[in-house]
Amino acid sequence: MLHIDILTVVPELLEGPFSHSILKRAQDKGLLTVKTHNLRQWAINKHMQVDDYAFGGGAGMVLMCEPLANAIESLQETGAYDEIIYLTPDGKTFQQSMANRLSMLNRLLLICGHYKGIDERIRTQYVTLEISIGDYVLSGGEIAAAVITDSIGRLIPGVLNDETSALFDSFQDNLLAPPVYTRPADFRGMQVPEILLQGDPKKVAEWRFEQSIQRTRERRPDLLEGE
Ligand code: 6GU
Repeated sequence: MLHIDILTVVPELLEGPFSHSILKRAQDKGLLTVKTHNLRQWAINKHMQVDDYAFGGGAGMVLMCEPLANAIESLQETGAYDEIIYLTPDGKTFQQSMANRLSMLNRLLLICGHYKGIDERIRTQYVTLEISIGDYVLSGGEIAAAVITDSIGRLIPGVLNDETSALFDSFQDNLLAPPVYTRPADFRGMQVPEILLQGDPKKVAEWRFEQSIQRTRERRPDLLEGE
């Protein structure tokens, strides 16, 4: 059972992603709970202020200490977190190995930055892990939080069934997934590889493994070097 709290100034961005398909089923089964919290609940004044200009000047607003600290502390009262995660392009790059580890924890808090980010003192005082989802810049952490929640949620035991098993995912053993086919066996003269039609599970497994290695060698040789 994993519970994920997400702290954001734009909760609307996170309404859709968890309400369908596998993540919805995980929640319906009670294996995962995801709750978004609007940082403005902890705004410091009647103007609902949560951000302010950066000391030293420059464009862009910074999320202030006080609303963030109050939000984090009030959420902590509902239960201690295993990790308090700040989503930021200067964090550690998210990978399958990190998803695997996080999926075994019980309570996570994801903090979404916006504008220029959050006051550095919140990062040093509260945040236990900083994650980036790749080397490009998003306008806020919400979509990154959705990516991370999706990849973690599907790994919780019981969420996937045999057909969707994570054991055969790309990256699970540092290999890309092999090609897949469904009916018809002949589509406009393009044939499904014969071995998949013969129904010998051992041969199919060998073929898939070979295809995985070949595909990884061609597309992501860095994965084979143990990177
Ligand atoms: Cl986690 N946040 C933002 N704003 N941009 C990103 C990112 C996160 N990961 C990659 N780019």
